[in-house]
Amino acid sequence: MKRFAIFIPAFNVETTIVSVLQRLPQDMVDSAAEIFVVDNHSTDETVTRVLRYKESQDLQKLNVIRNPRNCGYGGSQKVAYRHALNQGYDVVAMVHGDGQYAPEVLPVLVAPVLAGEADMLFGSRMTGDPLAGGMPRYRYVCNKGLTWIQNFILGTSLSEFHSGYRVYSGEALKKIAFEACADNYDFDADIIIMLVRARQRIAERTIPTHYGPESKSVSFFHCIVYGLNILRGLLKFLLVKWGVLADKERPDSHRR
Ligand SMILES: Nc1nc2c(ncn2[C@@H]2O[C@H](COP(=O)(O)OP(=O)(O)O)[C@@H](O)[C@H]2O)c(=O)[nH]1
Ligand SMILES: [Mg+2]
Repeated sequence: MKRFAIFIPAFNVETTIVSVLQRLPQDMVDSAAEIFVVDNHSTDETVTRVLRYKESQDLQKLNVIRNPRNCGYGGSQKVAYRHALNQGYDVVAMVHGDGQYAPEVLPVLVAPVLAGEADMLFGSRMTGDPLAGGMPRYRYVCNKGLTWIQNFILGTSLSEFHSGYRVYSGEALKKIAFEACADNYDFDADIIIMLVRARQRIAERTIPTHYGPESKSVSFFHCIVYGLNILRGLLKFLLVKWGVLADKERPDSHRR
């Protein structure tokens, strides 16, 4: 029997975290080996609310890992995947603590990875109706443009790369040096490049798009910076592929 865990990155999400936990389908809660929140040094009531929920539901498998300082969104993912590998989980699913991604659809995303049909799976908004779900138009355009470039350079055919709803197999995480990914939001792009280079199978399933008032949406300026960082990552990918840059991100290059 494969073991899977649900990982919730959380930073100052006291208003949404309990509802995210409540919205996890019961069969997912029952079958998960662990549900763990990585609290990124929140300054609000996030941790208290999770612990209170754990107690009220008598949910022993719900745990909180508290970062002693804010490690960035990527830094929190490193903590999570390190934990998942240490615990020997076969699959780990990331569900954001701000409620931006529907916990209800988690079974659809986890199934192909549990079944061994994919090594990593994206919940894709772009195969659905992202504009109807409130995705700002400039983000839609940036997403489309960047995805086209990413597919072209990486040789993939994904509908988007920018969703934070993701499921990883433990085996895939073991094959890449995810510790070398960025500590900030670029982590999500960096890890996909590593998975492509490690020839892992990436699949996607449609998810609903939700941009509520509680979703912290980055500004247009940040969107541009994010886009430029993605292009920089792609350039590095090409330089390594062409042998101009050394491949420092193979897992074995970190184990000396
Ligand atoms: N903004 C922010 N979010 C973090 C951090 N660490 C973990 N998170 C969580 O990561 C998820 C994604 O963050 P968010 O800012 O909403 O990014 P976006 O929705 O991908 O644009 C949320 O659930 C946050 O609570 C952090 O240092 N900063
Ligand atoms: Mg968000």
